[in-house]
Amino acid sequence: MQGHSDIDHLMMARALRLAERGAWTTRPNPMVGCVLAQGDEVVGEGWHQRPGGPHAEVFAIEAAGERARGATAYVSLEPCAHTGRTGPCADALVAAGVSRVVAAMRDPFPQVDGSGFERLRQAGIEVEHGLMEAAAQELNRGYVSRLVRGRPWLRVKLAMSLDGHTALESGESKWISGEASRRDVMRWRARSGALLTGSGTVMADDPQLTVRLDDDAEFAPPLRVVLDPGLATIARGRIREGDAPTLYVHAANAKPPRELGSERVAVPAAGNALDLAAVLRVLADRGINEVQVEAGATLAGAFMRAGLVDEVLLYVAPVLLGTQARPLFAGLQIQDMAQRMALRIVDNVSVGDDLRLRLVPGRAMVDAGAAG
Ligand code: AOF
Ligand code: ZN
Repeated sequence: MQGHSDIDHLMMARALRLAERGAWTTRPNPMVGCVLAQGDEVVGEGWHQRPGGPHAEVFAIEAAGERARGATAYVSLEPCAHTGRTGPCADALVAAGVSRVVAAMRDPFPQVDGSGFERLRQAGIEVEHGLMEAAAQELNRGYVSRLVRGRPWLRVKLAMSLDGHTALESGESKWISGEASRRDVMRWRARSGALLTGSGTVMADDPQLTVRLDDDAEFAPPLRVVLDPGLATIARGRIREGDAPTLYVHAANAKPPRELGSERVAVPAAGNALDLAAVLRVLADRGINEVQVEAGATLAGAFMRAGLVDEVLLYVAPVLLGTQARPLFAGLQIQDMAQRMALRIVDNVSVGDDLRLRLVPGRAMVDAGAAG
């Protein structure tokens, strides 16, 4: 970005890496990192670790002590101006005597949203924002999505064979991807506020949908969500076991059993199909930033058709499942080439013997054709 030195970039990159350390614990709050520097020397740093705990700036100011005076503060998010569970960071930076604040992005939180910058400027502090903004937006895509669009960021995790299948005709899908991929999935689960599946998957695979890590890293257990229009699976499955709460989402006419043991919520439905946008609104209202869908082709296809998929996490295993097997997304009505759906590969890495692709859906090809 124009106007910023190499040191500025290095320091902001460091702040972003610090922010990421909170990925498994800060929810529903954003991940935020802060570096205080005198020239090219770091004098203090910190990151937001958990909701209710001190913000990134507070840790950095504490670490810097007197050396915060005259320093530049690099923050991955606009310093807050509101008194929430902690006092305003903008005031803390002013009191610490910081002379310049460089932020990667504005905080869309309604009580902040530019007022943090304003407060700093009024105190005579030089304020810049927009440095490495794309990386900052990407890091907090869930938080931004919830606040700006009123729905969580939706990631669909799928594992497929080389010939594009996710299960045998029988529904059997254990295991297409290798062990390393399944371990990798756990890390993506850990940063998700909710793990969502359908009653079909509960019936067929009996998933636990919990985070199991190799080490004892700290994480906040994601909410488990089962889309079950008729509440057919409410009394069954491993999804009710473990420490994480489970939420059943159903149609209004479902008959809940008397003894429930789990929370449930009704959303509008057309026949057996729940209103998926309404499901996401319910989750956003609960402070869920990122939802990871782990279900079969039917539910994955329904989210795709509804245009609600933000990201596809796709593990490709070097195996063949044959012609009768199930597709990646069911029910996409594509008759001719002009209707094909385009996705963009964001990154691709090897995980064990598998390949992991992260993709974002693009515009339908037919629109792109019409536009150009
Ligand atoms: C900052 N630095 O490190 C963080 C900020 O729950 P509270 O009271 O801590 O407030 C959460 C809000 O504070 C959150 O929505 C966001 O606007 C801001 N988070 N701000 O200056 C930080 N974590
Ligand atoms: Zn703050």
